Amino acid sequence: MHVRQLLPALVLALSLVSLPASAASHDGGHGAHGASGAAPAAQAAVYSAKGTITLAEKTEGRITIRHEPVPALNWPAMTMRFRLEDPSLAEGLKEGEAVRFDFRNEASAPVIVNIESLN
Ligand SMILES: [Cu+2]
Repeated sequence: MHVRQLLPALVLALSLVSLPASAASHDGGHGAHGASGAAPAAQAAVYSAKGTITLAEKTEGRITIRHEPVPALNWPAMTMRFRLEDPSLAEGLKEGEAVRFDFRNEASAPVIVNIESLN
């Protein structure tokens, strides 16, 4: 009896449900392109940590750090390899040097966006 009134409401409800999904994939595309100036999306949050450089593969744009725990990511202290967003970030840094660094926890590999010596 009220089918004619029910149908438009159902169509509206379905279109509302599909909205967040398309918005999410749109944001993901922008993140992959590394939009400059825009506020970072939640998955591109930057974390800070301290540690000691154990291996500096400068020409590869990689650096291995024995880092302290990162509570924001639930990471224990460990030794792990990071990618450098810009290989020149490691210029002047040596193995055995204490550092403080900022990184994005990207799916493929964590990427250091800033690093400084504590020595
Ligand atoms: Cu780690």
